Amino acid sequence: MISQKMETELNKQLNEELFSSYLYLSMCAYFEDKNLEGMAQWMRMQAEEENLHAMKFFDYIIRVGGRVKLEAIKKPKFSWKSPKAAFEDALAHEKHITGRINFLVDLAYSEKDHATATFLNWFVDEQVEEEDTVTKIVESFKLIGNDPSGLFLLDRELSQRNAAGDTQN
Ligand code: OFO
Repeated sequence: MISQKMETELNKQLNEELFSSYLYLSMCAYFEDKNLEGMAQWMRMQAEEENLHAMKFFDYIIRVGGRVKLEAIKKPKFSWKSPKAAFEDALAHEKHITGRINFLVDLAYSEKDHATATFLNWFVDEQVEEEDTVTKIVESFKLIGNDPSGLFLLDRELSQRNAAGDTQN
């Protein structure tokens, strides 16, 4: 059984993960509009992966005897000033999520809730990978600068991502 406070915070995180999915789906739509199909594909897969993250929290809350309480999902941004800006936003968002996961781990330890701390370990590792993947994409944008052929090649590279759960670019 988890504490009331932990239940509330895990429900908040469930909402954060659903928002992550919504945000990346919005980025997918932005890239589709720009005819950058590889980036759109990458974001579509990212959105699916975030849904899986949300369901991990959903299932865990139930498994430990808590109550899932769904809240409204915040409206995501709709447009970005450039493809690079969208990925920079994605990186900033992942850093925010890392902060949330770290907060949850701290809370679990302060409550001596070892089961939840163990459950959260997967997310600690996942955040290292997520930040690393998106950082590399942002770095690629910096190398490309204003070169359209570089953008074309990066779009093609990102189109290779084809399975939810695969965070490689
Ligand atoms: Fe992007 O890792 Fe979940 O939110």
